[in-house]
Amino acid sequence: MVNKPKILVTRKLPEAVECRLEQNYQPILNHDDRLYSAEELIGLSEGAVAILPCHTELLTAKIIGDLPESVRIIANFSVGVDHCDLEAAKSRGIVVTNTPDVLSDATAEIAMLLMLGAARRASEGERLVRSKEWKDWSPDFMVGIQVSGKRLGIIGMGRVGQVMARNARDGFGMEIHYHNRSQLPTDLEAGSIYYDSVEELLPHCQFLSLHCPATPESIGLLNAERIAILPEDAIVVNTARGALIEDEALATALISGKIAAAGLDVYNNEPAGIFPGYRDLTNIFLLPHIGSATRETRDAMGFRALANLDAFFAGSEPVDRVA
Ligand code: 8YV
Repeated sequence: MVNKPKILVTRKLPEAVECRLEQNYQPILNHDDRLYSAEELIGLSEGAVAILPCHTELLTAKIIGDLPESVRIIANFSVGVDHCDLEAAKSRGIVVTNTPDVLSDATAEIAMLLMLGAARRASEGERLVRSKEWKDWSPDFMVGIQVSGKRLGIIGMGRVGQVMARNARDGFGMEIHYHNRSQLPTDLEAGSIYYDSVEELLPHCQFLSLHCPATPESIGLLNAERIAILPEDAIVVNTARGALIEDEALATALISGKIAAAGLDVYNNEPAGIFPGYRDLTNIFLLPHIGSATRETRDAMGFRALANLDAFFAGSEPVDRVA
């Protein structure tokens, strides 16, 4: 069929998603899953009505400004849209969508894994067994910090934050304290305690998990001043965006012991430029941005992006429109 809209798909997507794309559209697929340069991306978009990118494609104001006139929608395969200049898209009249909801469970699973792993020294222990350095057992061997029954602070009580709160409360009897742009209705709060500011929340956080988007206001949110008001021995977890943390400040606090341990899945300048000091620390549990990396979730993200495209091409408002 000739008149199927042309769509640039920047990364290799799950097979089922690519099949569906091929039925309804004329996708330009990236079979080798190679990262495109800005020039390639602009060139490949020639004649495309839509781009389906991931968070790995930096869509700056300049790049958006240079996209061919044919491009009318950017349907992201991600919930975070910090890689994409929304103002630039708006001023070009390009619609932007994301994929919320479908990755909340998977990402909250990784936040829980990081919290448990950091508290119970999982990566340290694993390295010990693998390296055949594990020789003995003693009552003080690999003693960590118990999670059950502790206070968990959450910054950003959106979809992922709420799943994390529920799992921590129901699974580990944790008491939930949170800060969010606005207080949740009582039924969604489910007993969590709200604080108007990050500063008011932090002194209560034996554990702290970040779940807010990276915006100009939240960049560098966890800095030295704020780390200083966390309780001694706090544990910090980040599955949101690396930009929320000032790396130098976190590493210093991990070295001094002010922060007992951290669990990170996202980083400033990931993957190549991650803060080198992290690799030398034993009290940090590091994962390679796998929050949404389950088969079920990656399929669901693809189908959600497709649903947004389908709505757009049917002339209706895509449900996940962010610009
Ligand atoms: C995805 C994420 O893996 O959706 C997001 O914002 O950070 C992820 O968990 C990634 O965006 C895929 O594009």
